[in-house]
Amino acid sequence: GHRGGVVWLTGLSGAGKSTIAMEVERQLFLKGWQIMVLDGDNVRHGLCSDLGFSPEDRAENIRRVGEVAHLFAQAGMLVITAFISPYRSDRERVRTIHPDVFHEVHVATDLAECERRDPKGLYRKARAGEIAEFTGVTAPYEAPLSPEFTLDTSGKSIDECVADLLRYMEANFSL
Ligand code: GGZ
Repeated sequence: GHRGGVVWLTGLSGAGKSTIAMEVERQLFLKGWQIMVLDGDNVRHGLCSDLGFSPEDRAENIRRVGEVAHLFAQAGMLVITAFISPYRSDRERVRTIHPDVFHEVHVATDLAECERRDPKGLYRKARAGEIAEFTGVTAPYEAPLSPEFTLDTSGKSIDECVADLLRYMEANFSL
């Protein structure tokens, strides 16, 4: 079995957070773990549909996700969150809710690589001035100073990154 907890992925748009989270979720689910992913796709359309991308709205987005993740973790689930969560103070505030079970994971793909991938064409739009306050272009990203784990995806396949995070989670949450 496994214990409950929160694996908090942070990194730029296009860093690979959701892709890695979903595949890790699939593999741990197959092992019988109670696991779920929270990301923009399932949170920003519902729970946080009233929020945009100003610093205040991002802070509120991260606060809500942190509280929801905490509730699920208390119920014994393992929650992987995949949000840019660009502000150190927002992430640290989540950590204080559940310091014992909070694992900050930096998906450390650098800006040049994310912009080269640009899977949704958002960096191009941001450079063209069509998206305001875009992280890495016209809004800041504050990298973690002492994350529990760092995943550098550059020069690695998705499978390798997934294997790295799986190893980390099995080492830290198995019972
Ligand atoms: C950053 C934005 C923005 C702006 C829309 N800045 O690659 P994506 O598309 O799928 O992931 C990004 C997602 C970021 O939402 P989060 O909830 O993770 O952000 S935060 O943690 O900062 O609250 C991107 C899209 O939304 N997106 N506008 N201005 N990303």
